[in-house]
Amino acid sequence: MKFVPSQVLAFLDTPISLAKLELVVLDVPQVQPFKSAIGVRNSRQALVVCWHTLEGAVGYGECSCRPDPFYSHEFVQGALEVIKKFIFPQLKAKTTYGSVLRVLQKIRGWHFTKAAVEFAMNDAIRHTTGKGILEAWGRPRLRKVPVGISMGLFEEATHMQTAIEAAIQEGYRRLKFKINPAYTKPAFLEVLKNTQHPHLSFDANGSFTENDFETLASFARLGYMIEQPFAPGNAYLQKRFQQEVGPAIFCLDEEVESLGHLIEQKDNLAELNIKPGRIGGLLATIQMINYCFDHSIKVWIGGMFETGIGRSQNLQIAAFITDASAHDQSPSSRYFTKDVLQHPIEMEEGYIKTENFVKISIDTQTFKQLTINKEVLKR
Ligand code: OSB
Ligand code: MG
Repeated sequence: MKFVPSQVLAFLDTPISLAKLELVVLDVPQVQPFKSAIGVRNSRQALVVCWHTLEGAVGYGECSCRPDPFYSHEFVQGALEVIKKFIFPQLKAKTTYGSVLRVLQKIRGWHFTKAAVEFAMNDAIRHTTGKGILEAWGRPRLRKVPVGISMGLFEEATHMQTAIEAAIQEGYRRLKFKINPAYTKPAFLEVLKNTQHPHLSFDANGSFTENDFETLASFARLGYMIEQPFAPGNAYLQKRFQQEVGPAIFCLDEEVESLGHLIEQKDNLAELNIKPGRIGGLLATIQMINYCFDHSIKVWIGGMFETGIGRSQNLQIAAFITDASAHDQSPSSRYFTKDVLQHPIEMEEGYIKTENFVKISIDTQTFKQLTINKEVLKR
C-alpha cells in the first residue's frame, strides 16, 4: 500500500476480540444555534460506536456524519442501519485490525460510518495494549495543537463584529467564516476588511454555482482562503473562476473522499481540509497525510461539531501535522453546555494540549442522560 509505512502495515496483524457493539445515539445540546449554507443546527446528534472486547475493554468511536444527508450522503439513521445490516454480521469474536478493515472495505461509500467502527476498534486496542495505529505510525507529535474557530452565518454585521472580538480574545489561531451566495451585505465585508487577525478564511460548503462568480469574487478579492466554494463534483469551476474572474486561494473539504480524489485535485487546491471520517478512517488518514507531506500539500484537520469523543480522535491526528497553522477543533465549551467527557477539551491561548485529548474518560452519567437511542449487538 503506497504512502503507508511498513510499521503501520505490520500493525494490521494486531489481534482484537469482540463481545458486543453498542450503538448509542446522543443528542448533545448546543450553547447556541449554528447556521451555515447547509442549514441551522441546534444540537449535535452523534452516533457513538462502543466496541466491547471479550476481556472487558471498551473502545469508543464517534461517527461524525449529520442527522441529514446535507453535508455528505451519510446520515445518522443510515449509519446505524449499515452497521447493523452489513458490518456487524461480518465481524468475528476473534479477529485482527486488518480483517475488520477488509469487512469495511467491501462496503462502497459510508466513510463516516466505517471510520466510527475503526476508531472504536482502535480505541479498544489502545485500552488493551497501550498502542493504537497512530502510535504505530511513530512520527513526531506536537505537544499542543493550534485551533481555529468556525463561525456560522451572521444576521447582522454588529453580531459578526462582537463574535470576532470574542474569538480574538480567546486566542483562536484562525477565524473561519461560513459564507453563501446570499451573504452579500456590504457591512459584512467592511467588518472583515477591518479585522486585525493574521489568519482569516471562508467556508461556502459547496453553495456557490457558476452563476455566483461575482459574489464569490467579492470574497476572493479579500485574499483569504475559500473552502469548498462549489458543490462536490464541480471543482472544475475553481479553474474556470480563476481564468475568468481572477486569483483565488481554494481549499477542498467535501470534494475529497479518497486518495484518488486528492490525486485528481492536487493541482487545483492550495489547502486540504481532512476529516478522518470523511475519507474513511485512520489508515486512510495516515495514507493521505503521508501523501500530502510527500507532495508539499498544506493540510489540516477539520471538524463536524464532534463531541469530546470525536474531538479527541481528530486532535490525536492533528498532532502529527507539525506545520499547520490551525485545525477546526474548538474546545467543548465553544459548542456544548455539557460534553460527555470527565475532562472536557479545553483551549489555552489558542492551543489544546496533548494530555487533554490523548487519553479521555467518558462521563458515564452525562453520556446516559444525553442518550436518545441505544442498540446492543451481541457477538
Ligand atoms: O464544512 O467544515 C465544515 C461542521 C459540520 C459540517 C461541515 C463543516 C463544519 C464545520 C465545523 O465547519 C467545524 C468545527 O467542528 O469546529
Ligand atoms: Mg468545510
